[in-house]
Amino acid sequence: MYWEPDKECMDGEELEQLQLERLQATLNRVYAHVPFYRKKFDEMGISPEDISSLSDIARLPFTAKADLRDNYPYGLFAMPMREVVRVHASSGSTGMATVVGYTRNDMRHWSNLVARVITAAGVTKDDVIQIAFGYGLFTGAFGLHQGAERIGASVIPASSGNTLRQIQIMKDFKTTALVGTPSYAMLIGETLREKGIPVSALSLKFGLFGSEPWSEAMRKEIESRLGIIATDNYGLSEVMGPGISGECLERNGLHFNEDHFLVEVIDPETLAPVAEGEEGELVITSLTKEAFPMIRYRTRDRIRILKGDCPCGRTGRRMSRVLGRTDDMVIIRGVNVYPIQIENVLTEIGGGQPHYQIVVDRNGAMDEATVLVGAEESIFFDQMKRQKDMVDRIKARIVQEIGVSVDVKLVEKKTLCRSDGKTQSVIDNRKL
Ligand code: DLL
Repeated sequence: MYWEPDKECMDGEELEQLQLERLQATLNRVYAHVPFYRKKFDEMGISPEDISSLSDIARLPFTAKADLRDNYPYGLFAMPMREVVRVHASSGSTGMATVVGYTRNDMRHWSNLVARVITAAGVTKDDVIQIAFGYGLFTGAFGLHQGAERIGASVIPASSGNTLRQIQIMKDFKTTALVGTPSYAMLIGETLREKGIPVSALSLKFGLFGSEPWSEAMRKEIESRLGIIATDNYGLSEVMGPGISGECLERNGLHFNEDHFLVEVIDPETLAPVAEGEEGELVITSLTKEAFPMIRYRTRDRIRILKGDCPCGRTGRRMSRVLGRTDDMVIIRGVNVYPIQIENVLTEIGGGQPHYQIVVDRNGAMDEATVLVGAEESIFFDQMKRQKDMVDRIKARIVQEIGVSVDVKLVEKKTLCRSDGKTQSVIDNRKL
């Protein structure tokens, strides 16, 4: 089943021609309207007309998350605000948030691309889709919501959290498709088991999961706990949100929506393209976005392009699951967290260079993070009250900063050092 068969099954040459035309239009747009890109292109002595083939893309500069932050909030917008109909932002509060915008056309494309992903995952207008992502600045809930409405399904904007209520809604409203993070699906499955609710009490058939890493083992577990077919879908707010790629029911890789995104895979050290099929960092250029075009955005996600055709008939390239990151970002309970955010909080509270380590575990389906803060030995001889006050202050500021609560423990500085004297900022013990 396809949503836009003429696009999803486009012949290779035709696709390349379309990509090139759209790339040229995008480059003209950013050169004319975004001073940041114009300056970068000028510095490199490139003008949009120099890009006459898709391989010329390698001559263009990369864009990184820091560029978005430096231009906070609207500096990279290519359209005036009167043309912008929606604004979203990535997680992270002060200084870390990156803001993205959409015109009416962008919204139309976005819902169509998510509609493709949803359709490929087996869902139709006859389904009742429960969106268990948090609504808000995050692109996940609204993105999937709009796509689901676009195909004409019945959408339940349940939002995230409150698992028992979530299950009650599923039962009463006869939800057939669940949308959320894979770890939340695990938690729902666990809760069903704990409460002795059989899956036969639900009407679930499909689950569309994304926004954080997961594994084949987790897929099997979710499928058996919830009695569904589970598919993976991928996206990131800087480039659009969900709708960049998604699995079809063959479940052998995530089909890119290549008529809207030009994808490259590079070696994160040398920045040169890796050989087809090798693991590397995904780099994406948007081809149709008006409000917030992105040129060669370094996603920091490690993937592989999969070889061979998919029996489903879609012709675009497919990516593997996300295999890891090329930076130190971790996703805790669906929220993207950068160690620097924790470091900033600790500096603000303690002054000086903090020593810390973030330890992430998974307890059942729940992520649990503990920040170990290296303290001077003197504090351990101090009153308990002073230690507790310190811990409470750090906890409160961290939740404010990253939007996720963590445990905080004071430890002696030396316990955080490896033998080379350095501290590893993140220890991720989760077995996905
Ligand atoms: O998570 C967009 C999204 C929402 C995708 C809902 C799919 C479903 P951000 O909050 O900006 O956007 O986080 C983007 O999350 O760079 C990846 O590291 C990670 N990520 C997203 N999808 C997957 C996935 C949304 N399917 C960051 N598997 C990305 C693994 C994923 N990691």
